[in-house]
Amino acid sequence: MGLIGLILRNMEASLTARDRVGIQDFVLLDNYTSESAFLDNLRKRSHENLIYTYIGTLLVSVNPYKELDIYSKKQMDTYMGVNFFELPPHIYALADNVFRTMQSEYNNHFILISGESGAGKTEASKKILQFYAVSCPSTKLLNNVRDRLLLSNPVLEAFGNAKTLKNDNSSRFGKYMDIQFDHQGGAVGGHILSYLLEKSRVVHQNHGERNFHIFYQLVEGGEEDLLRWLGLERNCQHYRYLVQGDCAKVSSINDKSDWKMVRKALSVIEFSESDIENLFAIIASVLHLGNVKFEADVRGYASLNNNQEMHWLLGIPTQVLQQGLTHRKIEAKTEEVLSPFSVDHAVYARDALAKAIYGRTFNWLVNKINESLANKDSSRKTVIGLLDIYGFEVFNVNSFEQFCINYCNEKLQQLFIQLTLKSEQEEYEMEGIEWEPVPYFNNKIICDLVEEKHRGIIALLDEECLRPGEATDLTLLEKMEEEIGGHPHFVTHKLADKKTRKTLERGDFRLLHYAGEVTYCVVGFLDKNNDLLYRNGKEVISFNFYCKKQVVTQFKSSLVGLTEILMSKEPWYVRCIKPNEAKQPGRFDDVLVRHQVKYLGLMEHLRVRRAGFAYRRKYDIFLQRYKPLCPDTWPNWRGTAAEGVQRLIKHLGYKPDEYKMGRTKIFIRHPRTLFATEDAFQICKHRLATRIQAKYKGY
Ligand code: AOV
Ligand code: MG
Repeated sequence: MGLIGLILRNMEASLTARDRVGIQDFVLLDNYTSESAFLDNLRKRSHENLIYTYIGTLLVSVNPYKELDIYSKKQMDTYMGVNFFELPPHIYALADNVFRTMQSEYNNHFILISGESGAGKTEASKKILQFYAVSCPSTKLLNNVRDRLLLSNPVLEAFGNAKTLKNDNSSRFGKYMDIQFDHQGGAVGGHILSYLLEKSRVVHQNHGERNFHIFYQLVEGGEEDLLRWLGLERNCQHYRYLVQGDCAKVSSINDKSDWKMVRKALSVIEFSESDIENLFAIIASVLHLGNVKFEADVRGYASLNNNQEMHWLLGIPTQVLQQGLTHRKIEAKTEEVLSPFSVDHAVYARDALAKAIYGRTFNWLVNKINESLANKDSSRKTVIGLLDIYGFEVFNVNSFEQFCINYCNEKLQQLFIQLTLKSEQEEYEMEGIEWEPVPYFNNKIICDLVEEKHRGIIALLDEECLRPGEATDLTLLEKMEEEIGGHPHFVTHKLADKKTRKTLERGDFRLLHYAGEVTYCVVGFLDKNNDLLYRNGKEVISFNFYCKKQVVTQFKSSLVGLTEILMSKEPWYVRCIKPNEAKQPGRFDDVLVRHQVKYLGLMEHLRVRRAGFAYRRKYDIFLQRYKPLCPDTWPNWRGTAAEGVQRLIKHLGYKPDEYKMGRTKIFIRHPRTLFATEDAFQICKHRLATRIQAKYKGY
């Protein structure tokens, strides 16, 4: 029995431990096609607080819903510069692996973090960023960049995250962040792209949900002087925009200390004092605006008498604002006419203005952060991109926002499928290795249903938005029934069979997404897609553009842009899993997890890894590391690296079906072979060291 055989036997002996803590790489699972075995392993590990497990280089992460002591500086040091499979799975191992691959191959990478709402995407992205900030080579100058990169997070979370029923810190915008590295691997800059902020939250929150964190932080944590200057009371209950969800206080959130953090972060990111003052004046204005009340005058039109709040608004002359909120400017042939609003209309115009102000402020904020993260040096950089977007979500009532969010997740799943299949196939082809393709559920059919030209849901929605006065949400529903009524992933009350019909209201449509069924209520779709701000509303905040692209179409093109950015980089994946709906530690709901394992495509991914070869290494790298294991290759091998590797593995006793020799790389079927080789190497290293010590003893 060769050395490898011996080590494999030793590995078997440690099976008892494995029984308890499960297997750290699903590729090693004997029964790898069994979903139950997959689930058992995940459950075992998560009960032992081992939240990370690999499928090859993909990281599966189960939300522990409690603080674990695994993110210390010491842990970071442990994972820095170590071979990926030598230590227990960790998000730091992935981060380190990406970093080192970038360094050695000098190319661009991205980490796609996915999973449903509350599964742990944002936390994962923060851990990765922290790892880079702490572990990359740094200088005094770079420390500055590092702090800004880190502190951009609390700022963006304050303005872009909110408590929802799924997650107390739910991202309500999509975020793609590039971290730029120089030749030496120092983090020298960054750039953030944000995607479709859920602006409607500013004026409306469902029961049990909150507005964006920043509002509560300001009211709860803002200094006395500041609140006085802004005309704010220290009482969230006083503000209409803060109380609709009836849960201003959340036990897991400390608005006061978060406020301090945000204030500090803003200064580090180099917002000037006047920028900061303006920023909070705007946030306060939105709160005041929400409290503006309208009364009907004798003719039934909206009027704005005795409104205290008006004093505190935006520094806009009261008259302009009053007129803007109660009248609409209409262009007649030769002149502009003011047409008065009803009270309902005025409320609508007020809310539209609040949303527009907040949306613009958010964009301004992202731009400012980008200015601060920008790297002025023009030498070539490599980047690692982090993608953390709102996860798939299903509520009791789902609206336009969920439609956009779930469509976005559908697109990311499509990208995952394309890239995993594509990269795998391409590599085998390039290296001249034969393999058997694995069939996937391809969600392209659902992407097409949503975005196909002319008859996709987005096209129909936009078409209806272009028929003001005639089209309504219900005509949209009818149009969808006409155009896509026969689609297997689409159903409405009218189209449904008797049993399904009972579960649908008349104004609903249901999509069978890759991640499950979602019933959308069509009410508000047209309105939200139009995102209308009346013309004089725009004048109020000096908007002077009329470029009118519907919201969802803009979103669609920004996702196309994102896909292009990602396709030009090397992909890595973190798949996050939510173990229970109650946000509780220690609970592992089998049904819920099984569902996620299924739709995240983890079983298929595993099958692809197993059908092919789990691991591959360039010949020279493999030989360089393991050459001490064979007398022929140690200390120097004079032939080609491929020949050296061949000699080496023959000596180690690799079985012929365990590996294949490609053009530039060795492909190894099971990671356990690689592990055993690695173990042998460690023993050999130890022996060498002892021998050297013994030799020099007594000198
Ligand atoms: P998400 O980003 O995936 O949801 P988060 O990353 O915000 O989810 O995680 C939700 C909550 O789970 C966090 O606020 C933590 O309380 C907890 N959590 C997640 N990961 C960890 C971890 N590694 N250790 C400890 N606690 C964790 V959304 O943004 O809603 O789709 O739009
Ligand atoms: Mg998030």
